[in-house]
Amino acid sequence: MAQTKSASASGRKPAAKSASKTVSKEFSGKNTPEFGKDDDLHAYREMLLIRRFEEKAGQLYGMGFIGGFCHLYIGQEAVVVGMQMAQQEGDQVITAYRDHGHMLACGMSPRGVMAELTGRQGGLSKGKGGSMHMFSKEKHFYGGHGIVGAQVSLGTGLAFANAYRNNDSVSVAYFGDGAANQGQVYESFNMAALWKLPIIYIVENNRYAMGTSTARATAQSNYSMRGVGFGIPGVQVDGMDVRAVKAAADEALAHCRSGKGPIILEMLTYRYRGHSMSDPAKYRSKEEVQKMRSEQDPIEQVRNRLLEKGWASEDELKAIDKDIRDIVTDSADFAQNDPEPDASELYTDILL
Ligand SMILES: Cc1ncc(C[n+]2csc(CCOP(=O)(O)OP(=O)(O)O)c2C)c(N)n1
Ligand SMILES: [Mg+2]
Repeated sequence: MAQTKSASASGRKPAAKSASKTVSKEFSGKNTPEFGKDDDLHAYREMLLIRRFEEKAGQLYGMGFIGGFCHLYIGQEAVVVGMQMAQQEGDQVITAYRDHGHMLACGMSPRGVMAELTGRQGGLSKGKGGSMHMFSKEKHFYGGHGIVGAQVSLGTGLAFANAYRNNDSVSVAYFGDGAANQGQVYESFNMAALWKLPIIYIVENNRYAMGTSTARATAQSNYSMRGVGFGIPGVQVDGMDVRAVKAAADEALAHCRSGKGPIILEMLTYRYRGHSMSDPAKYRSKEEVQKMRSEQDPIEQVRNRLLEKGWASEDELKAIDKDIRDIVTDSADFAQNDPEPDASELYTDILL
C-alpha cells in the first residue's frame, strides 16, 4: 500500500495489508476522491460550527457556567462531519461522552446543546442530563454515554432493530481507542457478524484514552483488524481529511445496506484538548499537539483548498466565520440566561 504524505505526517502510517479483509482500499492521501465546491463549503461550515461551539463551551466551563464533566471534540471534527455527509435520513448515531460534535452534525440545535451543558430548562434533556446525556429521536441521535464501551452494545441493538424491521437504516456506533479494549465490544461484534447486522463500528483513534497512549495500552494497535476473528472487514482512514472519511463512509454504508453485515472504520485522528476540562495533559508534549495542529488540521485543510481552487475568497470565508460565531454566541447567551429547571422536574423523566 502506498504510504501517503498525510498519513505519515501524523507519525502513523495506515497499516500494511494484513489478514484483515478490506472493503477496497485504505482511505488516505493520494487515493482520496476530491470534493466539489459545494461539499467543501458544506464541510467547512459544519466543522467550523463544531470547533467554535467547543471553544465557547470550554470558555463557559472556565467561567463556572458548566458543571460536571465536559469533553471537547476539537481536532476530531472531520470524522463526524464526513460520516454525516454520507448518511441518509433514518441512519442512527450513537457515541460516548465526547459527543457535542456528533449532536451538532446530526442537526441538533446549538442552543439546545449549550443550554444542556449549563443545566438550563431549554437544554435538550431539560437541563437534567448535561454534557454526556442528550438524545434526539427526531435526529436519530441515541446519546451521549458515559460508560466506556456501552454505546457499542446499544448501537448493535439499534442495528438489530433495523434488521428485524427490515428497513434500510444503518446504525453508526462511535467509540474510542480505549473503549476498543472493552469486552462487550467483542460480544457485540460476534452477534453483529453472526446476524449480519447493518452497523458501522467507528473507532475514533485519537491516540489516547485519558492519559494513556495506545502504545502503552494496546497489544494490537491496528484497530481496523479488531474484527478479524469474527470475519468483520475493517479499514483505516485518515480521520483528519474529511474527504477520506466521506469516501470510506460511502463504501461502508453501501456494504451495510447491501446486507453484508458489520464493518469497522478506524479513524486516525487526534484530540487537541485534554481528555476532559480537568486534564493537565502531562502525558504528551506541546510540540506533538502543535505539529498536528499545524500540519493536519481538518478545517485548515478545507480552508486552504477553498482558497487555492478559487471556490471562496478570504472575504467570503470571513462571512462564513461571522455567521458561525453569531450562531455560537446566540447559543451561549441563551444558555446563560435561560432559567434552571423547576425543582418539580426532579421527579419527572425518571424510571424506577
Ligand atoms: C466502564 C468504564 N470504565 C472506565 C471509565 C473511565 N473512563 C472514562 S473515559 C476513559 C478513556 C476512554 O478513552 P477512549 O475510548 O480512547 O475515548 P476518548 O476519550 O479518547 O474519546 C476511561 C477509562 C468509564 N467511564 N467507564
Ligand atoms: Mg481515545
